Amino acid sequence: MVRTLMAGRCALGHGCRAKALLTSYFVIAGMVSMRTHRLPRMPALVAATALIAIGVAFPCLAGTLEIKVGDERGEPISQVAVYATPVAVTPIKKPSAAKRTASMDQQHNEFVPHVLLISAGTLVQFPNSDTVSHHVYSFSQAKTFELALYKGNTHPPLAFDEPGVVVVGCNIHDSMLGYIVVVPTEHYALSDARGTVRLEGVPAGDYTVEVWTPRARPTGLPAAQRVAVTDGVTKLDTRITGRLAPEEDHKHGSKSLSWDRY
Ligand SMILES: [Cu+2]
Repeated sequence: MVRTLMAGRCALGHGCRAKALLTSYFVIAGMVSMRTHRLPRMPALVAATALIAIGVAFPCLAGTLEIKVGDERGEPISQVAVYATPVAVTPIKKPSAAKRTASMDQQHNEFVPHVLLISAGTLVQFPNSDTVSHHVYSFSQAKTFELALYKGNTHPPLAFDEPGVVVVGCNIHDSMLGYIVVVPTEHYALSDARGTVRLEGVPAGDYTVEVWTPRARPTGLPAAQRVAVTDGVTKLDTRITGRLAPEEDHKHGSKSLSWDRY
């Protein structure tokens, strides 16, 4: 146990160095006290056990991860999926006990939101708020499905358990295109108008940060970046290279945000 703690791992397996060092200090101090008989054996043992318990009970240090997404010139890009996956802990693959839910609506012959970012295991509902029927489907490897022609909220939600990008279309309306980005982590968000994502309460440790947007060609997306999160704010800049597909433009009828229709 002492070796594990000295290696910088807390009892929960996080790379939480401060707590690990603090706990190992008390463990060693307790052992030394017992050896040297400076303290009676039992009180020292009780004190050491209590301190280990405190170390285990208290959560790891957590910090904020602030990621800025820009193009080649550093101009901010909004609506980019940004997610940080812990390196040490096994990523989520199965649905958690408390199932999360999300929704991709259909309004005015468009999927809303256009890009839906969820963690693996989330249940997604596909209501149709239009007066016309839609036939929603995907051929993507991460989730292949088909919701036969419908209006309203007639189909039960679907579970998205595999990480990956799921491209959603409608059999009737070719212009309809939506994207569900399924990520193997709890730490994710879409970039805001300033191209920024602020992930709060991220347990200290090492993470890989990845980004995705249908506006970029796959070759323009940056490679996964490794970052160490500590308490406080950790900042990271990421750039998407190459020409971007135009932003969604309702006025001019440009509903496709992507280069390819997959
Ligand atoms: Cu349709």
